[in-house]
Amino acid sequence: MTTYFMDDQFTEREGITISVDDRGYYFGDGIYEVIKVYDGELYTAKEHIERLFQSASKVKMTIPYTEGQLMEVARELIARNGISVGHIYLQVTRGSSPRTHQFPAPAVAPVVMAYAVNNPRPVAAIADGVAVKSVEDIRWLRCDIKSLNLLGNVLAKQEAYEANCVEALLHRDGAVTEGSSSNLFGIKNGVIYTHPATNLILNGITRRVVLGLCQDLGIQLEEQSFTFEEAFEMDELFLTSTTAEVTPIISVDGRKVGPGTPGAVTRKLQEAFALQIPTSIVGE
Ligand code: DCS
Repeated sequence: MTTYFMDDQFTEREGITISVDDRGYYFGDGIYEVIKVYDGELYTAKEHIERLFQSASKVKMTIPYTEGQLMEVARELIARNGISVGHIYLQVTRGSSPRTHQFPAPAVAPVVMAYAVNNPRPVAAIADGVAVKSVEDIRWLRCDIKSLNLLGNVLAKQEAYEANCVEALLHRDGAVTEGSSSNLFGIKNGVIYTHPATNLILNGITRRVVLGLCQDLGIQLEEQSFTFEEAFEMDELFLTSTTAEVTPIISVDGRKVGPGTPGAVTRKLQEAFALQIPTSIVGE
C-alpha cells in the first residue's frame, strides 16, 4: 500500500479520486516539484519548496500551506512509505471548476497532491554516460516556471527515446537551452558553459548546486549559452537534475563527445557532488 497526501490528509492511493473538472486535467493548470530523498532524508528541500512557491506566484496561484507545512508533509510521506533512496513528487493545481479558460471566480481550493517513491540512483548512467538527441525547443517562453504543462517536454523526450537516447538536447534560435527534464552544461578548454537562468530554462536546483561546486573547486563557469554547432565541439557535456544528479553525455545525434567517454572535469564534479550526499548510499 502506498500512502499519498491528498485533500489535506494522508490516504491510500487506491482511495483517491480526482475531479474530472480539475484544471490540471483540462489545462495543465498547475505546478510541481520533484525532491530527492537520500537515506530517508530530504536533499535541498528548502530550495525546491521555495521554487514551488515562486512558480505558484508566477501563475497567480495560492498554495494553502506554508513552506514548513509542505516540508512536514514530505517528511511524513518518507516515514509512512519507508523511503530510503527515492523522491517526493508534489503538485498543486488551481482546483476543480467547470471548464472555462479564465480563473474560477470566486476562486476554488487548489488541489495539493504528494507522494513518495523509492527510486535508486541511476548509477549506470552516472558511471558510463548517456546519449542525447538534438531537438528543436518549441516550448512556451516561460520555461522558468515548473508548470504541469509539459507537452513540449514530453514530445522532446519521446523523440529522444525513439532515437535510443535518454534525453533531448533542446535548442532555440541556435542556442542550446536545456534538456526535456534536465539542465545542460558544456566544457571547452576547462571552462564550463551553461545557459543563463532566463525565462528560457528552468533554473534547476542541481544546476545551482553545480554552480556552487564549480566555485568551491575553482572551475571557471560562464552562465553563457553555447550554440547547437558548438555542442558537437565541446570537450565534455553533462546534464543535471534531481534524479540524474551529474550525468555525463557521451554522444549527441550519434556523434561522440570528445573521445566518447566521461571527461575529467565531469568526473571531478561528480566526486564533489557525491560528497554532498550521505556516504552510506554512494556506490549503491
Ligand atoms: N529542466 C527541466 C525542464 C526540468 O524538468 C528539470 C527537472 C530540470 C531542468 C532540472 O531541475 P532540478 O535540478 O531542480 O531537478 N525535472 C524534474 C522532473 O520532472 N523529474 O525529475 C526532475
